[in-house]
Amino acid sequence: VAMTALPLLFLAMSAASVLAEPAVYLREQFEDGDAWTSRWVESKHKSDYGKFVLTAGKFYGDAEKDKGLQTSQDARFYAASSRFDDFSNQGKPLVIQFTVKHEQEIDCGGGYIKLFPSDLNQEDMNGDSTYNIMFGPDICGPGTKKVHVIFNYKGKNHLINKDIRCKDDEYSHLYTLIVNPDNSYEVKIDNKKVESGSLEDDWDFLPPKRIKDPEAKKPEDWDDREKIPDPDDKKPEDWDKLETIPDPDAKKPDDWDEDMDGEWEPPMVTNPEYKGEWKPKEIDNPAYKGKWIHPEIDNPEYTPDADIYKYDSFGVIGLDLWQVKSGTIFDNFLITDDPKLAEEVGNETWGKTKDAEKKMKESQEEEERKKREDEDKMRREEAKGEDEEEDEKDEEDEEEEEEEEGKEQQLDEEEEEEEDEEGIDSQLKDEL
Ligand SMILES: *[C@@H]1O[C@H](CO)[C@@H](O)[C@H](O)[C@H]1NC(C)=O
Ligand SMILES: [Ca+2]
Repeated sequence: VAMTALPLLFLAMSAASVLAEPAVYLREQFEDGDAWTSRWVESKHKSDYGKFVLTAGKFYGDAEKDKGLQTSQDARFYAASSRFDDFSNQGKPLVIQFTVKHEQEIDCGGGYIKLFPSDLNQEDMNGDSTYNIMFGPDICGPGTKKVHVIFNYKGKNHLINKDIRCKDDEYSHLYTLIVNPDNSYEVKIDNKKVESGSLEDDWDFLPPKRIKDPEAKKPEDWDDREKIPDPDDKKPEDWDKLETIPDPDAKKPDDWDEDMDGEWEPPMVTNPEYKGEWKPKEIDNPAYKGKWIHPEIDNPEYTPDADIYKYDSFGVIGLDLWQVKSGTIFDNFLITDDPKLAEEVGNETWGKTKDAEKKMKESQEEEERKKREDEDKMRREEAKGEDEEEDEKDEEDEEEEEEEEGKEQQLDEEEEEEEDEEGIDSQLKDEL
């Protein structure tokens, strides 16, 4: 059994479950002050990685429990990792769970974790380090808001074929990935299933089972025209009419001078009797053989793999990501073989503090709103006092105008920022 950061809690959990003992490979909740620094290793691959700091952030449900690792510097790469006892998920479910809180109103940045085999050199962890699984939210501008589920299969990283949307608000959210030994998987957000299915169907690990028979060809004489023009249909004698005719209602103007203006011609108008190009009517093709369907064969390249889910070694969890606007807090890391335990732990951590967190943020917003109102009022009263003689209405109009201009400027700046972000390539692209 793995050593954990919170042996007591772990024991309590184990005692509570009557059936098989769940294995907890990692449980990290950052509830012991600075001690986390002895469990997390910062990579030295680059010299300018951003610093993680321990904090519950600007608003929280519990000042102590909600402490987690926060990215603290804008526009930085982050690379820190924590080791646990080496294990394989062979024959057992694998559950990875953690909370992410983008309290900074994130514009562009990763919120995912990577699970590495135990041979990872933590001091050198970087974007090219081989990992087994990458999981969690990734946001960049309005275009990218997804939950990544990437598996390394036989040396190659494979992204999920489905689109799983991540949360983009400022609150804490619980992300859970379950990988089962029957090669099924489930993704949960806030303890609710958002996606599930089979590894083989939802990733391109294996070539397709069946392919179109390369030998098969549509026979030359295969008639796949469902309808044909009726060979017995004939164009009516009186069908052909001119498309335009001289306007019968037009009259030569009285002042028309043949010598000066030339011979008068009425303007052309559409002929109401014109019927267009004649086409024979369509009838059912008596020789129709149906649509030709390309026959399929078993793909000789396909070999089933009952162990897609399996990894021989997990040993390190890492945060290896890029953030434009920092402030994301990671907390409540859990790696176990028991989905039920993960759900319970999720309930006891994220589930217990989420409502209070929301309330605190809302009351902060309310306070700020009041403060702004009071300041506005004070400013208006001061202005009144100074300019008793002047026309008050003009003054107010001016102030409003200034305020509008200020807002517009702010908007412009925000737009510029967004444009900047689009230029920044996600670190991911290099890795894939
Ligand atoms: C977690 O909480 C939800 C919502 O209160 C509840 O429905 C669920 O049964 C809980 N799960 C566990 C394992 O306690
Ligand atoms: Ca915590």
